[in-house]
Amino acid sequence: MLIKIKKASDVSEHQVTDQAVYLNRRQFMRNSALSIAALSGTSNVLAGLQEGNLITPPASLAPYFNNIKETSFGMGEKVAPFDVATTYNNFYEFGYGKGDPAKRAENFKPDPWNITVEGEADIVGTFALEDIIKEHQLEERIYRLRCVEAWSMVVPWVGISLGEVLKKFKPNSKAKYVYFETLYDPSQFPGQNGGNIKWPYREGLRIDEAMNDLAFLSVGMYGSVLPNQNGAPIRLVVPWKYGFKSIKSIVKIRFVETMPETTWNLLAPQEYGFYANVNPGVDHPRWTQKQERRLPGGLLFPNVIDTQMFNGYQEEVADLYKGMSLVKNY
Ligand SMILES: Nc1nc2c(c(=O)[nH]1)N[C@H]1C(S)=C(S)[C@@H](COP(=O)(O)O)O[C@H]1N2
Ligand SMILES: [Mo]
Repeated sequence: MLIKIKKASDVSEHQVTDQAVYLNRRQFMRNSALSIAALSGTSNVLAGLQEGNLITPPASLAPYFNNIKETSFGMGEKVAPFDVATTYNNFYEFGYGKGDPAKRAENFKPDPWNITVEGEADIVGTFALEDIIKEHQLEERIYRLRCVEAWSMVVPWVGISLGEVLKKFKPNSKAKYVYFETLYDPSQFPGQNGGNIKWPYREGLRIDEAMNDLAFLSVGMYGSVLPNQNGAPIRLVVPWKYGFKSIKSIVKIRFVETMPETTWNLLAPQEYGFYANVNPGVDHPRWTQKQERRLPGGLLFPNVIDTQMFNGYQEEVADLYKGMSLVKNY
């Protein structure tokens, strides 16, 4: 028998909802859309799911989505309804409004998709998305996502450990950081035709952060592929850092020796650091980071909760920052 030892990042009793409901839903997402329609309305977790929400994986990826490994990450966590996670988004390539990505991403083409790997590694080149996935079993991880704007939600991601993917390219000893870039294509991303952002969107991690077990390359959510507005077909998920580190629609991975440029740090370095670890002890210059609005919630029930250090993942990641000032390195 597998004995699970409770970690501090596991949720406490009062946050636990009916995990069976979610597991149930997960089961029939893999069966038929019809059964989803039949069951919707039986619980608030199911409420957001309708037949039309289901996206079928492209044929090249379908076999991987038929065999998703369940994990204990986020067990018992109250997952956001699908419609919340897919209509309240930040994806400035599609506009600045929270509803813009869902409205404007419909015709985005995530398939076929290539990723170029370059820099300080033995194996470099351009790879089809399927080449990145194959030899790995997709797994599901339920993680909290905490945006720097002080809202958060819980999302059941599907993907692969980032470190396991990166190791395949055999980074060399000069690979101190890893840099990521979003697709640059103003014909598909209307937001890239202007604004203050130096496109494409760019992000980065220190190599030991990237190799931490929690760092995740997501290719799906809620049991299927990523909706376009959530960063199809492949995005980063770094749950102990503010959401802006979790770069969407990645086309480039570069191993580098020095700290790379990152989008929000370029825009406002006094407000957004390279590290961007969730930290209730370091306020944003214009608002507090001590609390957050856990979605869903509304004006009457804003559902405000305390923000936790490293978003509650301190046990897994605190060692990465031993001896470092997290006030200076915000
Ligand atoms: N390319 C790109 N990636 C991005 C963003 C963006 O605007 N462009 N927004 C970031 C921010 S601020 C957050 S909070 C998360 C939101 O992810 P979600 O819309 O899937 O919840 O994506 C991040 N990744
Ligand atoms: Mo964000």
